[in-house]
Amino acid sequence: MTETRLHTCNLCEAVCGVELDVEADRIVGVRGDRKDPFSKGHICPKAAALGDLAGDPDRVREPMRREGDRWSPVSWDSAIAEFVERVERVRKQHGPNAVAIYVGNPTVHSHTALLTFPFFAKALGARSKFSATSIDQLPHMLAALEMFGHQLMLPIPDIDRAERLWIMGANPWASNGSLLTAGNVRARIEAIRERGGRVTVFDPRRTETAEHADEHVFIRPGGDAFFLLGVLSTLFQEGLADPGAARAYVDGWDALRAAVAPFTAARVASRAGIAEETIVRLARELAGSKRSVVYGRMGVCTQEFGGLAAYLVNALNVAIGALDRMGGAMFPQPAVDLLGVSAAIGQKGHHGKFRSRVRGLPEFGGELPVATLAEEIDTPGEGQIRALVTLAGNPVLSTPNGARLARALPRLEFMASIDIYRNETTRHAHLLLPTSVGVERDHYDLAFYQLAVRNAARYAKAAVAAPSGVKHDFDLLTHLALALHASRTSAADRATALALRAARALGHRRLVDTLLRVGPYGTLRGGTLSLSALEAEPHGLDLGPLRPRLPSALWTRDKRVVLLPALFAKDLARVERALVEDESKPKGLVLVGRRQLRSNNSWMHNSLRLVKGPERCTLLVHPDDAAEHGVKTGDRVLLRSKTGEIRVLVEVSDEIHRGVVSLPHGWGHSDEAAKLEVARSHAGASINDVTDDGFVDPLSGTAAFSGVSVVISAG
Ligand SMILES: Nc1nc2c(c(=O)[nH]1)N[C@H]1C(S)=C(S)[C@@H](COP(=O)(O)OP(=O)(O)OC[C@H]3O[C@@H](n4cnc5c(=O)[nH]c(N)nc54)[C@H](O)[C@@H]3O)O[C@H]1N2
Ligand SMILES: Nc1nc2c(c(=O)[nH]1)N[C@H]1C(S)=C(S)[C@@H](COP(=O)(O)OP(=O)(O)OC[C@H]3O[C@@H](n4cnc5c(=O)[nH]c(N)nc54)[C@H](O)[C@@H]3O)O[C@H]1N2
Ligand code: SF4
Ligand SMILES: [Mo]
Repeated sequence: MTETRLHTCNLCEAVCGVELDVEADRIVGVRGDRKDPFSKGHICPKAAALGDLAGDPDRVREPMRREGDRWSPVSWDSAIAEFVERVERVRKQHGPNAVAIYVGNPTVHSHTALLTFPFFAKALGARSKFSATSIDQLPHMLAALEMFGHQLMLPIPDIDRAERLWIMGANPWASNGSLLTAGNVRARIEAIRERGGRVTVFDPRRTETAEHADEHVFIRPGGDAFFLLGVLSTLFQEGLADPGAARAYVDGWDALRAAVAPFTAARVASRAGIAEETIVRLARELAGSKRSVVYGRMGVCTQEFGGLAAYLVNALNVAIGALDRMGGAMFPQPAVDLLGVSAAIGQKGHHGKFRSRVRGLPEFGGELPVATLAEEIDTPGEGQIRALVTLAGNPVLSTPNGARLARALPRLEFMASIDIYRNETTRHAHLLLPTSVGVERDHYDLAFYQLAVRNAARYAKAAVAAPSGVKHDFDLLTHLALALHASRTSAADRATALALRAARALGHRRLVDTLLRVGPYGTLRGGTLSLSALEAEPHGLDLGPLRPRLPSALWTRDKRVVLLPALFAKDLARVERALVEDESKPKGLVLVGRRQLRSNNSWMHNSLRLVKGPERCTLLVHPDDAAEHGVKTGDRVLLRSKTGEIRVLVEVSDEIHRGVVSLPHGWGHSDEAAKLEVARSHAGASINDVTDDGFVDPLSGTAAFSGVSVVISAG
C-alpha cells in the first residue's frame, strides 16, 4: 500500500515542501507539495533522489572500524568507547588543540545537528575548528558582523518586490538560490522582468541565469571589488548616492565617499574587466530605480578580494538606499530568532581573536580557515593536529588542494567520521559512525528561514524509519559529547555534562517548541506559535513578506550601521596595490567553478538518476582559447596549476569568457577505497586537486576558488 507523507527537502537552501509516496518504509515517489505556501509545489530534479539516498545500497548502515585497509562492523558501544579513548589519548599527549573537527555543509541542513553540534565541539574542546564556512559564505558573515554587529545578520534581496536586480557571482538557475532562500527562485526572478523590471548578471560565464536576464556582463574573475568600487565612486561623483531612510542610523557616509573616490570607473575598468562607460552606465541604471538591489554570492566571496567584495555589496546597497527597504536588501524575521538564540550562547561572532599556528590566518567565530587544515596536520611542531573528526563533510573533494589533505590524513593518529558514506574523505577514518538522512529525521529549518525572502515556517515529522544500525545526529552528538565529559573529572566538564543531559532529556522536539514559543510569533511573546500550532499546519505557514526592521534589529552597541568598518577600509590598500601592479590582463588562463542542477557539492553522485547521461564534469573553454591551445570538444587534456594536475574533458563554448576556463566542483570519485559504485563509474576529476590552499583572501582567510592560474595541454 502506498502512503503519502509530507516532508521538507533539505538538500539545498530552498526548503521545498515535498510529498513522498512511501511503500513499506521505502520512498517510491517524490512530488512538490502544492499546498506549501512558500514553495508552492516547486521542486528540482534533486528531490527525486531523496529516496535514492535513503535506500542507497552503498550507504553505511552500521558503525564501521578500519584496521589497515580492512573495514569491519562494530557495535555502537565499542565504537563510542574507542572514540572516547582515542580522542582522550591524543588530548592528553598533545594538548586540546591537537584534536580538530571539520564540519560540512549538510550539518546546516539538519536542525537537530545544529542544536547539538555546539555541545559536541565544546566537548572535543578544540581550538582547531574548521568548517565549510571558510570555503563559502564567511565573507558575507564577516561583513554582517562588522556592519550590523552580528555574523548572521545577512541582508537578503527582497526579490519579490525588487524592480532592478544585480546578480553577481551566483547562478540561482543551478543552485536554486543561496543566502536567498526562496521556493522556485527562478520564477521569482523571472517575475521581476514580467513586471517591467530589469535583471543584470555579472559573471565570467554566460550562465543559465544570465541567459534569462536582460543583460549579462562578463566580469574578470576576482574583479568584483574593483567593479563595485568603480560603481560607488561614480554614484558619489555624480551625486546619485542616497542612503534614503538609512541616513538616520548609518555612520560613516562621508568616510565612505572619501574612501571610494580614488577608485574611479576609469581606473578600475581593466581589473574589473568591464569598460569604463559600461561601469558608469550601470551605476546610473542602478540608481535610477527606487527598488534596486544588489545580490552577490559564491563567485563574489570565494576569491582573492572576497571579504572586501562581500562588504562592498552591502555598502552599495546602502548607497542606493536599498538597505532595509522594500524591494531592497532586507532582514527576515523567522519564527525562531536564530540571531537572538546564537547571541544568547555568546555566538554573535568575532574575528581575529587568535590565528592559525602555521600561517597566522585569522579565526572567525572560533573557526580557523579550512585552507589551513592540511598544513596544520602535516607541519610538525607544538599544537600540530593529530586527531580529526569530520561531521557531514568531504574536505578531500571540497577544500582547496584537497590532494594535499588526502596525503595528510593518513598521518593522523586518529580520525573519526560521522557520515552516511565511505567516500574520498571518510575512507581515511578509523571509525565511521553512520547517521540517518534528512527524510528519516524531523525537519525544521533553523538556518535557512533566516535567509528567506518571506517569513515562513514548516515542521516535518520523519517520513520513513532510519535503518536500525544508524543513529540520529541529535542522539549521536549528545551521546559522544557526554561520553567525552564523563571520561574527565573537571568541574567544567561536570557542569557541561549536566546541561547536556538536560537538553537530551528534553529532546529536540521540546527544544524546538521552546524556541518557537520564545520567538517573535510565539505564545510567550503574545503570538500563537508553538510546535503543536505549527504541526497543525503540516504544509507550512506563511508569516508574511519581509518588513523593515532597522535600526531596532541591529546588533551593534549603539544601534547604528557601521558603513565603513576599519577592517575593510584598511583592505583598500591592497586594491590600490593590485591596481598599480596589474595594468594589463593576465597572460595565462584562470579557472573558475560552477554548479550544476543535478549535482550537490560532492555527495550526490551515487544516485544514478542524477548522474546518468553525458559526462558533466567538463572544462568549458572559449573557442579562441581552444584554437590557441589546439584542443576541441571531447578532447581529454591535462589541466595544471601550481598545486597539481588533473585530466579533464574539454567542452568548447562561447558561454565562458576568453581567458577563463570553468570546471564544476565535487567530482573526482576514482578513489578505490571509497564505497560509491555509481559515482566511481561517473568519476570526473576534482577541481580542488588544482585549486590552491595558499590562495586565499588574506582578510578573511576564505579560499580563493575563483581566478586560479592554470595551463592546459593536450595529452
Ligand atoms: N572549487 C570549489 N570548491 C568548493 C565549492 C566551489 O564552489 N568550488 N563550494 C564550496 C561550498 S559552497 C561548500 S558548502 C563546500 C561543501 O563542502 P563539504 O561540506 O565538505 O562537502 P559536501 O560535498 O557537502 O559533503 C557532505 C558530506 O556529508 C555527508 N552527508 C550527507 N548527508 C548527511 C547527513 O544527513 N548526516 C551526515 N552525518 N552526513 C551527511 C556526505 O556523505 C558528505 O560526506 O564545498 C566547497 N568547495
Ligand atoms: N544544484 C546544486 N545546487 C546547490 C549546490 C550544488 O552543488 N548543486 N550547492 C549549494 C551550496 S553549498 C551553495 S553555497 C550554493 C551556492 O550558490 P551560488 O552562489 O548560486 O553558486 P554557483 O552556482 O557556484 O555560482 C557562482 C557563480 O559565480 C561565477 N563566478 C566565478 N568567479 C567569479 C568572480 O570572480 N566574480 C563573479 N561575479 N562571478 C564569478 C561562476 O561562474 C558561477 O556562475 O548552492 C547551493 N545549491
Ligand atoms: S530546490 Fe533545493 S530544496 Fe527544493 S527540491 Fe531542489 S534540492 Fe530540494
Ligand atoms: Mo555552500
